[in-house]
Amino acid sequence: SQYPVSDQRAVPCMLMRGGTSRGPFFLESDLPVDTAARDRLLLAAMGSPDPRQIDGLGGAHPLTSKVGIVRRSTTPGVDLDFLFAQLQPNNDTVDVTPNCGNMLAAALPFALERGLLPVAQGVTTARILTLNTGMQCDVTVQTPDGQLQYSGDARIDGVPGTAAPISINFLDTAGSVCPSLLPTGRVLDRIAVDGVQVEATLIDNGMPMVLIRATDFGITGYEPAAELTANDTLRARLEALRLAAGPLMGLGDVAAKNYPKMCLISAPRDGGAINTRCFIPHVCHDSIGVLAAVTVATACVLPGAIAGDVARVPAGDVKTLSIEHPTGEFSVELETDQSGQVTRAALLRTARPIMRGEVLVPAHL
Ligand code: NQM
Repeated sequence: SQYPVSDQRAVPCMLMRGGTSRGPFFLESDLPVDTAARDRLLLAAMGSPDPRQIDGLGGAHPLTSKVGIVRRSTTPGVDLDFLFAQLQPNNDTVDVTPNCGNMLAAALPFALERGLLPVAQGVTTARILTLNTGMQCDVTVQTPDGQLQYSGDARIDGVPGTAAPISINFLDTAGSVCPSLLPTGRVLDRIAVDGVQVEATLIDNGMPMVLIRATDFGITGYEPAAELTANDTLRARLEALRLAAGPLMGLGDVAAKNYPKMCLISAPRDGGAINTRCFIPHVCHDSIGVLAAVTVATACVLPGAIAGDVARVPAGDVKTLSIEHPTGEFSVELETDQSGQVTRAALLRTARPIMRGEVLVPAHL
C-alpha cells in the first residue's frame, strides 16, 4: 500500500447505497473466517455501539448501520452468495438472521465492480442466494456496451433524484425466518396487550412481520415517521405486542432481535393499495423495507388477513400493489396462482457506489 504502516488494519471495501439503505460492502475473502473476529471487525468499522457512530462509517440510524458481504457461489445455478449484517448505533449486535432487500440491490453492482462476475452487454442478470435465509432471487442491472450504468430515469421514494433501474425477482420468499408464511396457521390472531385484545396478522413472505390497524394503537397511520418514533406510549405498546408475537411466530424470545417488524396499516390515501408505518422494530422506517413491502402486499391479497378491511387490491393474476409509506410509495408486482397464493414477487430498486477504498480498524481487534 502507498500508506505508512500503523496500528490500524486496512480492509478493502466499497461504501454503497442499496435502495434506501447504505453501508460498506466486503468480499468475504477480505474478512476474518472466524465469525466472532469478523463481527468485532464490523462493529469497529461501523463505530458501534455509539448513538452517533462517531468512530466509524455508520450513519447513526439502523438503515445506515448495514453491511453487505459477497462471494462467488458454489451452489449449482447460483452466481453469487450475499450475506447481510444488521448492526445498530446503540448496541453491539451483528444480526445476520433476516434479509435486507435494499442492501441486496447493491450486491450485484458490487460484485461486478470487484470482478466476481463478467459484465454482459446490455443488461447483466445474476441469481443471488441470500445466506441469511436461503432465499434466491434474480437481479438485473443495466450494463449498456458492457459497462455498469448507475444513472438513469428510475425513481424510488426515499432516495433523492433518479438512477438506473435494478430489478429484483424473488423466487421463494414464504417463511424466510418463520417456519412458514403464516406461522400460527391463521390469517388473523387475537393477542392480549396490556390486558386488551388486539387483532393482528402474523406473516413472513420474506420478512417476519406483525400487521396491526393504526387506529387500534391510537394513531391515524398518516403521521410523519419521526413523530411516531418519538411517541413513547405507542412504542411501549408495540414492543409489548412484539414480545408476545415472537414465540407465536416460532421466533422464540425476540427481546434482543430486530424482528419481527411491526407494521401499522391504514387505508391508502394516494391511490395505492394500502398505507403503512413500519417499526424496524424500535424506530419508525422513513419508507418501508423491500421484503417488508413484499410481505405487506402479500397480506393484502390474503383473504381474511387484517389488511382486507382497508386494502384496495387490483384484479388479475399479475398485479402491482402500491404500498404507501411516510415518504411516498413502494410498488410490488405479485403473481398469484389459481388458489390466490403468491408465487412470485418482483420490484424495482436503484443503487450506487459512493466510495471505494479501505476501511481502517484497530489492528489488535
Ligand atoms: O425488508 C429495514 C430496509 C429494511 C429491511 C428493516 C429491508 C427489507 O429498508 O427487505 O430492506 O426492516 O430493518 O432496508
